[in-house]
Amino acid sequence: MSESSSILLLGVGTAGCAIASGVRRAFGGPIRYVLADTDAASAVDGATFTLLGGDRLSGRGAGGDIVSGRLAAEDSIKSLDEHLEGVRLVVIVTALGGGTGGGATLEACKHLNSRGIPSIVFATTPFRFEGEDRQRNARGVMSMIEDASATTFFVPLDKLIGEVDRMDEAMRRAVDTLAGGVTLFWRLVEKPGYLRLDVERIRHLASGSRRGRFAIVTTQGNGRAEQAVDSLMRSELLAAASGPTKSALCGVLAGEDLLLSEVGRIADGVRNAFSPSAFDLATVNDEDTFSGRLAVVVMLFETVAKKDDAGVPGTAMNPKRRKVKGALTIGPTGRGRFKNSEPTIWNGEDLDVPTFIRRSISIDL
Ligand SMILES: Nc1nc2c(ncn2[C@@H]2O[C@H](COP(=O)(O)OP(=O)(O)OP(=O)(O)O)[C@@H](O)[C@H]2O)c(=O)[nH]1
Ligand SMILES: [Mg+2]
Repeated sequence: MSESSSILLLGVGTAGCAIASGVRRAFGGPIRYVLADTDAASAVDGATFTLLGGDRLSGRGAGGDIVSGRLAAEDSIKSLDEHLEGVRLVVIVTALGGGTGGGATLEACKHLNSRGIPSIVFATTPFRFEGEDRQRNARGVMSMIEDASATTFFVPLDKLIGEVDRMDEAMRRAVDTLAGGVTLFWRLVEKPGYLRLDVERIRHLASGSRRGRFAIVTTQGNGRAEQAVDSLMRSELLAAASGPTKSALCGVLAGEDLLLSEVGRIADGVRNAFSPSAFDLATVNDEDTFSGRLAVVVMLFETVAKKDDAGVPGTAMNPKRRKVKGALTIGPTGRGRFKNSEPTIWNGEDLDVPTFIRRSISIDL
């Protein structure tokens, strides 16, 4: 484990821990990383493991309940502190859909914020075949995680797997693909080439953003730079921006044969396609890993306004405060006489908040 690095990888939840372990394997060198889950079975040899919600859940997982995952993290998140010495940026990998990935990631981001450490989150969203409950679980926390992180990259699992039909292979390929992407990002930071990317620069690129898009492509042979640009233009993962691109980070990883003209072509292609206000380029030359091949990582940081009402206290899931039409002046601005009592949470909703407010029902007076 590399304790001197100022960037920490944190895997949250069962699939998140599997992705983080995949990054460690693929990186092939020391990496500073921590696994955190409510399920004790996610501990692996050689990795630092934090069990979340020990007494509450007895190491058995959150059973798909986000509130439970969130409370477990609240109980235990301070145990992360002993691993944060000198850390300037945390990269969280997680999978939304269960209880821990969503619930504990949110708490981890908030805790890190309180320590002045920004987090970049890579979070998968469930396969369509997993059904509505898991999709709802994911949707319920996405904007809260965006609000609490510096930037979140949501990666729909359906878009990671290509034409695979077998379920076990789809899951494996999704983990490998995401872990592979994060590993390339890690190389850009930890094994820099002629154009360096440092952690302070990433903090700068990510700050003031909220949501990002992220893709990797690999090519080889004649015209590999043009092929890479072409694949990036067609990448579904980079399409559908929800806001203007504030900044872009482009990493080019290749062997010693990387040409200046190739780097220029890729940089121009990305700049022209996404018109970021700020652009950063980094390279890695690693003959052993990339001989003859080229890998390009593109991270786009979008400008999406933070919700005004993010962080309004009073409900376990912090449902967003919405305007109620008409002259009615009461609203969920506080818990009034209930302010010292535990909220009544059911399916992630605070039942102490009047129904018409929870459901955003307009009342014309
Ligand atoms: N790629 C991949 N995704 C998985 C795998 N298992 C689960 N997932 C995805 O991860 C999401 C969250 O599942 P888990 O990681 O098991 O859930 P958790 O965060 O541990 O939450 P709890 O188990 O409820 O505590 C699922 O909805 C799937 O989309 C896996 O083996 N591979
Ligand atoms: Mg689990």
